[in-house]
Amino acid sequence: MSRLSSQTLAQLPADVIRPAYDRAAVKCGVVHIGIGAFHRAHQAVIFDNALNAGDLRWGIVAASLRSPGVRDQMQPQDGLYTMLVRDGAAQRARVIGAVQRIIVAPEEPQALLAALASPDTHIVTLTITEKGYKLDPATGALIEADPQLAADMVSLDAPQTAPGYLVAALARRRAAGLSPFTAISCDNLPHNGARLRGAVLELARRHDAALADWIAQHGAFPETMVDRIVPATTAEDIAALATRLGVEDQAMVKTEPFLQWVIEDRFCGPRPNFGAGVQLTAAVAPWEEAKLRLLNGAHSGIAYLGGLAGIDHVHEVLALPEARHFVEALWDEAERTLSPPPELDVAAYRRDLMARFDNPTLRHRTRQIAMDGSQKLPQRLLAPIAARLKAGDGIDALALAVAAWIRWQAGRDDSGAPHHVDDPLAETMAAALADKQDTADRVAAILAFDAVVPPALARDDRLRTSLNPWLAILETNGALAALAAFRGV
Ligand code: CS2
Repeated sequence: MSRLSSQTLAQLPADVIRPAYDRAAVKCGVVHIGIGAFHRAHQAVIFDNALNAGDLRWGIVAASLRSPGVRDQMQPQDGLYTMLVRDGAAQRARVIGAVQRIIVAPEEPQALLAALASPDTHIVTLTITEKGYKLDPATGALIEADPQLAADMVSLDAPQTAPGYLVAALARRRAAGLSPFTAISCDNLPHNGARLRGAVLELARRHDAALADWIAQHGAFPETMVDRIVPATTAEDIAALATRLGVEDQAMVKTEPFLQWVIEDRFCGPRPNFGAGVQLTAAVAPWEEAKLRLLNGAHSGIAYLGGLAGIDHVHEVLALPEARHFVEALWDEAERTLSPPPELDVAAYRRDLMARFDNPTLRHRTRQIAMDGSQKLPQRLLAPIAARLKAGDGIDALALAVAAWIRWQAGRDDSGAPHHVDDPLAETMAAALADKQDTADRVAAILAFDAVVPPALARDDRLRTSLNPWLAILETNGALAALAAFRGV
């Protein structure tokens, strides 16, 4: 079967939406770092909308900082891919044409630097996952011991990290008399703009204090809240789409109808006239906090409890009444810690969120969400726990979710089946747990990770006394029993 490409675009079924603009006339105003499925189903769609609206400045040069996988999928397709929007039985296919070029940074570091330093480039977006910022998840301080970051501290000739690329490219722009680009973090980090700015300025300062001052004065790092559920594509998804399209698309992404991008209105250069799904605002933090603590907090709880119970997908976990009860209770706890923006109707948001999680055709894997827990828990579960303890409120549901994460570190589910703990701290956490004989010691060992758990919180006895009994139930009777016990509380 032939592949999706510029040549085969014309032979797709008539109901497939395709680029309405001349791709050859597009300029690349955007460089994206971290071209995974999330970028292709979120920011790339927004820039494709701008191109469709006739503003041809917003094509994308996309880079991968690690493997050539996505480049090898997309390049034979001229950068084209299908976004399949699934809502129950309904499906809508749209071919996105915004990505013009894909660079694998370790193979072509100079090409990425040239794209970032190009006068056409106005915006740099990043989806490099929480760990890509090289910052301590709890404190936001640069992890100086990280070998790639350490290399970028010495030389930026061929950078290894995202902050390294930004600093090296900003230095070139300054030398060429260009203005900086607007750098937009699209990862689920708290205060993602401030964190990215902090990493860039700190690294720049190590090389050239005047450069750091220039970036601080002229650059822009807007805060953002990004939201769209994008499960990893499977071989079955690709096969089913090939049957529908009549051509094969190895770079397809599948997603839900919902899309939201709240961006702080702080740009240092041109930006498109953002359309549907994008809100520009002065204050992103209340949006971001609500999303991280409600959507992502529940996601992590569902992922660890469901994963331990051997349940593969989010909607299957929520088919259990006990799991729904737990999620609602977790939301009750988290909601009290929020200062939601006036436009956000939290009750409606929660209802919509449950419906999004219930979407049966998305098939979002619990394993996918369980990845990188050490990087995710601080903002999703530990921050609302700290806020509730400060207010003297209980933390039963939040503590069950954290206990399930601790249990997940053991690398076995409730049936004894092994799983890979995919997390930068997996090995050190496993080592810390290895010789601990009882539950309370295991809780203490994990709370001692101060890159994850702020020390003041780790010292709070109310946290230990909430975690210990849940971990004991999880270890002895499993996640389903814990959920049943929770419902009985
Ligand atoms: C998920 C997120 O994998 C995860 O950790 O919680 O990717 C989630 O699907 C998105 O943030 C939704 O916007």
